[in-house]
Amino acid sequence: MSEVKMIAPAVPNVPWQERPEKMNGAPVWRYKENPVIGRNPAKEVARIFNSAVMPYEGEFIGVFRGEQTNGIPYIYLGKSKDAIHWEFDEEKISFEDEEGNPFMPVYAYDPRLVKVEDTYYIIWCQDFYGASIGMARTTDFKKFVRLENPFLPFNRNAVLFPRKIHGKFMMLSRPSDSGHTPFGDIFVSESLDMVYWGRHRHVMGKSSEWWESLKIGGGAAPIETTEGWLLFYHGVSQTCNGYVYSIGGAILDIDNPSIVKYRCENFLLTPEEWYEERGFVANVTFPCATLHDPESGRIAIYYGAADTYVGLAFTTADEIISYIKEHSVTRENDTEIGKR
Ligand code: BMA
Repeated sequence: MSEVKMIAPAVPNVPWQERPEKMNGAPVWRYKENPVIGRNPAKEVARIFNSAVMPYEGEFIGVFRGEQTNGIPYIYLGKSKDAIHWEFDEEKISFEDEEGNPFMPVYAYDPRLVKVEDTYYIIWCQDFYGASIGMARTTDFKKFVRLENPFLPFNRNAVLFPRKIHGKFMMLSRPSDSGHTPFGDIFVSESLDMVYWGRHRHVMGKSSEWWESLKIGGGAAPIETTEGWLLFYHGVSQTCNGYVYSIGGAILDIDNPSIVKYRCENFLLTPEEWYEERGFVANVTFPCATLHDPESGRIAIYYGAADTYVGLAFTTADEIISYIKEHSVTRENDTEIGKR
């Protein structure tokens, strides 16, 4: 039984391995059999990475970034009994518009999957005359209806909160440019209807710590806890050999998530294993989802590794929240309301 309570549906079958005896740094440990998804995982799909999963009807379902053999990314549906062994649909998800006409994006990558009330939302990055955010809803994972694009280009890494706050949908995003964006802060926007988004607020920016000194971006959907919204995000540093993507952690105010209550100065996970350091793009750990069980306090983090694989890492609500609080460093532009 954990001390910090996560406020979320029970997931007693969350994948799990016990913490190794010897550990340095943050209390986040990798699944020993990583990566959970290897190369050429489905027909005409060369790599699956940066993908999001969730519990569904006692088992698990997910939306996966499938890099096709022709190099164009789309979203594929996958199902699993244990959240480790996945079976993927052969065809990419077929989106339609509100009238039921086919409405496919030009490309789609880095999907997040979030349930708000009775609807599942998929949020991804796509072309809207430049990289921007695409969204769709489903209630049965058979029919996927695209919604209006929430933001103007350029924007990436949109992450919806799993419940409304003061009656409004809330979404993190990371305004960017048309390339590999050498800057970027996390903002939050709100909407009454998932069509019109506004009241944008700054949440947090890069820090002086090496691992997030270039830019940051939202990761997994925030987890509601008795301490605030637990956010796993990515932080990027620039080296003479390219970008390095690590996983960071912060806790946002429960009523007003533009306020950062705690922010861990240390990375929680950084590329160290072969499948994180070696692949299509070296040195990337990119969180897109968690599975978590409030009863046991267990959290399983799903992350893309080296733009090639999917990795799984574990922590508990108690351990990670204590660690973030113990190593918290916040600056004025974290703790302020974020309005100028
Ligand atoms: C970012 C995104 C991610 C990718 C990362 C590293 O800009 O495109 O999908 O994992 O770069 O290549």
